[in-house]
Amino acid sequence: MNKIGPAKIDAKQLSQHILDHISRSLGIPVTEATAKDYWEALNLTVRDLGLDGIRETRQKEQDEKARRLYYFSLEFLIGRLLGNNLHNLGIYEKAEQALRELGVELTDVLEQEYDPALGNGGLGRLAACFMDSLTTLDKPAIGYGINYRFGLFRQSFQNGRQIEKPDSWREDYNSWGKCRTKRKQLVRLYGEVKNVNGRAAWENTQNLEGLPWDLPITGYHTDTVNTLRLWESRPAGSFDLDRFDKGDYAISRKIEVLANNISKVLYPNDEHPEGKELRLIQQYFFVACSLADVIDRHHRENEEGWDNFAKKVAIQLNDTHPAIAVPELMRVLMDENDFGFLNALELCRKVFAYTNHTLLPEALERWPQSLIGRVLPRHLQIIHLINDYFLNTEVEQQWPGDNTMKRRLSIVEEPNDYSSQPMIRMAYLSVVGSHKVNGVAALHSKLVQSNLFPEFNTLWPEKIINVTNGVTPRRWLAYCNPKLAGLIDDTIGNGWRKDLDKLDSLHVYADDPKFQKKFAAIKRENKEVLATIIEKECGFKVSADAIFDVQAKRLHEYKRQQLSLLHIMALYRRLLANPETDIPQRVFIFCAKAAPGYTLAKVIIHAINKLAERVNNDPRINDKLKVVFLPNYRVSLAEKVIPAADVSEQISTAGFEASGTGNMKLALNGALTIGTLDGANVEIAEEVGDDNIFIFGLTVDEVARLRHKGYNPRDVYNANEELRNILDWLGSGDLCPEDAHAFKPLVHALLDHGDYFLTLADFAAYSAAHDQIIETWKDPQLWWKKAIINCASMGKFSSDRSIKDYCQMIWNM
Ligand code: 26W
Repeated sequence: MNKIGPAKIDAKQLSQHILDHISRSLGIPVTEATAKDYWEALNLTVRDLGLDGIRETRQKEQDEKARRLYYFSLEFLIGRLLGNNLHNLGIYEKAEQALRELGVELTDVLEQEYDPALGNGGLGRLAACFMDSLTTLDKPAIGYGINYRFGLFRQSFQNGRQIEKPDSWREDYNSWGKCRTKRKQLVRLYGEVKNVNGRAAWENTQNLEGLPWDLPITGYHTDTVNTLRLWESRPAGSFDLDRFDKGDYAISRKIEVLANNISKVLYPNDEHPEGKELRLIQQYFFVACSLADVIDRHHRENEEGWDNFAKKVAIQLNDTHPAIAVPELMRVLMDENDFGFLNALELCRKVFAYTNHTLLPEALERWPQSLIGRVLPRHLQIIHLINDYFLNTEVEQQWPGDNTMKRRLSIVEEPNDYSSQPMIRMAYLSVVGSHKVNGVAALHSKLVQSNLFPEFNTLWPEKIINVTNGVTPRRWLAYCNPKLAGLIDDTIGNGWRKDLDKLDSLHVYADDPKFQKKFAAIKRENKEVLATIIEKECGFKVSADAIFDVQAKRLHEYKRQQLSLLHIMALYRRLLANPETDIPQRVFIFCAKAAPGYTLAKVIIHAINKLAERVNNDPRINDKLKVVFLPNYRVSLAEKVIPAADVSEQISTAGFEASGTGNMKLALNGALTIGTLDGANVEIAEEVGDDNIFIFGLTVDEVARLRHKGYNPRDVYNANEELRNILDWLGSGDLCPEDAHAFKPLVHALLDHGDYFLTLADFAAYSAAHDQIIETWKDPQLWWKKAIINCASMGKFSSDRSIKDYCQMIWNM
């Protein structure tokens, strides 16, 4: 196929490419092509344009000898690509025309795309927003991850309970990425370390290979195209002849099975690391492939070799999941390239930086020393070398003779009440091996400094910094809310797509009745669209006149969907007590997947679904209240839910949500936030002003004080009659007669097991904040003014700003 850049391609050429792909790549007659086939053909066309773009970008970077950023992440929650790519390349309208000439509608074709669910939630989506911003800002970058065959499970409900099914999204997919066999990598596991002529030799390993799949990442209206390189594992082919020659067939079979499994599934546990051998191997597999790839590329592009490696290479570790990269690079440097220990450590520290995404102690990854020793014996040795140097030189210098401090800061945690064997603290390894550590919102970073790594912060006062998260305005406004984007274009021009601060000039329209009317009308249209989806998915109608109150995120006790549950139960009871009260209609919309092993989270889903069943079918409340739980939350659903939201629920226990990014997307689309002073909510409140957000509940300091004083949820229960009635009702089995005990574990967690997340403590304040929402809604002019101010104030939360912060403060590019 002839190479024609996206700028020059016309509709006619596009349709020719589509037809060519249908007959040649898919091998079917055009007359038999379905919408899905058209999608494949168009996607292949766009992929080709993207691959051309990658080659040109590479050439340019090579000429300019630029420093490049490598983003190591086990998750990239990229969402559907085709529509976004068409917009970015500026050929959406041409594609529309091309397809129309073939008698096909682009919108129908775009709906055929599977949603690549290669992530759990916030952390994975952030990585995707960052790839978009890096490219749009013309920063040389490669994302490295795993090409999972099964993404995050598909969620459905059966009698209100969550059911998980495998997400085999890649099946029958012909145009996913481009496999670059030439760049495959060998990965070694197990074996033992021998001393050969004074040098460590890792021998008798079991080998497999990593195959890279490249996805072009287009930026908005730029020629730059970056790469997302995702590794697939498979048995070592040509690499492994050695083993076969020896006739060691039994071992080969075992490693073959393993090789076929490593890149098979995304672990669905957010926050709770499971300590499974396969997970460790996944981490090492993608790190080893990626580092080898970075090193190969560096030597291809730089005659100076290792001398300018640190100048050209910046690697960001997305949480501790890729932390094994630190000992892996050390190994390559020391064992394969004659580096001494100190030089190797110095180089590592120049190259690596680490982002922390959570404070939850149970979420911090710790691997049994024995497991690492078995799977990666050389790496365990190196971890000990690093630890010895760190404790005996660096910690010793700061706190001479202080063994308590050494024990506290050791990368190797000694056996204790919680574990009977030594554990490797991956977060400490990441801190020691990096030059910068960052939290993801101002409050969170402060807590990382003061609560999570206080000693490190004393030792290295400049190391721990903040980079507040952001979201890409291309996907999360321009693409998902084209009508609002159009209104903004007509009002202030379209520069905001590349410079979100420009939204600021919308402030002057906040009071303008004409603008308000248009803004409100668009929200209403988006709500109609969502109402149709709700009817299709859940089988009942909701009115677009109602307040659409949205809580969309992973299900977690700390995120407190259970607080909403209790509040809706209260509203329902209030309505039953006073059916005539004149209050606006409300629809509470939940989207949330629970980790399959997180029992209590699943109980909460079940309870919300059962409450929904009761409320939605009760004629006494006159449709004043509806509860919707949309199944299978994913990027493409978020793109429909977020533009339709009036209210954004961000109600985590203060100190627990590192940042949140849904909060930013919802406010950007004109929803008003009800939230605690947690994560990025604090900064959102600063930007929109206290009058334009509904802040409630205990602050971080108040949470600490309450815990210190001794919090007893029973006291709240005894003092609040309404709450008492609700909890008794929830525990009574009335909502779920077929399994009367179903919600007891939730009631117990709240009343008998200390209510760790302070749900009851914040209940009254939450309910009062909702009353304020209702008061505001009753004054439409006031409501839309606030909604417009929210949208206009989101400039700071563009991921472009985040990436510029990283470039300046961490990557030096
Ligand atoms: C398997 C162990 C594990 C542990 C932690 C898996 C995944 C995690 C992540 C840290 C969870 C996560 O997604 N954190 C979220 O990261 C977002 C992006 O920074 C933040 O906005 C969210 O507040 C944070 O919960």
